[in-house]
Amino acid sequence: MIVLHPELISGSIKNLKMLKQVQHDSEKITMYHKLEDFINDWAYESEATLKIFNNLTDKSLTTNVAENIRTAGRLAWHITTSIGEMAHRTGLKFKTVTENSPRPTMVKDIIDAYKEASDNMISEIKEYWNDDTLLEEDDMYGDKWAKGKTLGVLITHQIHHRAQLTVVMRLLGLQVPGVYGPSKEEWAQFGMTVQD
Ligand code: NI
Repeated sequence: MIVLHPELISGSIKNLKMLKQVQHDSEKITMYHKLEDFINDWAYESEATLKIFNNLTDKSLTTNVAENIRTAGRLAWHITTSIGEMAHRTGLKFKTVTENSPRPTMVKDIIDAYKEASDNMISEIKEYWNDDTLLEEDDMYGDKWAKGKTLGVLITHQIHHRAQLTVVMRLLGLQVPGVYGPSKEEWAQFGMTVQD
């Protein structure tokens, strides 16, 4: 879904009609009205992301599975850098890597950068934002988004690319942990028939 790709909106889309469609579609993204709801969702989602990153190997980061499919390293790094890329547009200033930071060759470095981005973002939000802040609007990719909506996009964007990453990991023969339910290996560990 193109709507989950702010980087496309800002970078590649030159066609005005397409841009309008993307902006229209982005109206459908969940908006947070309670800061605590986002903080709780982010805690679950960031833990799930780290569980998946932990199953990557250094070699898997640069292995191409197909010509038109991003590598695991590129996907994991995009998930990591997007936190600051999006959140900084709302005025947050926490320390994190950017899209221009060199892509790490070791999983450990991606995990450290992800943790830093995630922890620093949550600390700053807890310190400076409240439920009312979520209604304030910022210029986002040529549109105006309430901060509560930007937080919703942060979550859906991460889920979107994380799902892509798990497919690449499967193609590379890596194990994938379950996020919203057991993965194939986990069904087997529970002694249950693997689901179709
Ligand atoms: Ni993206």
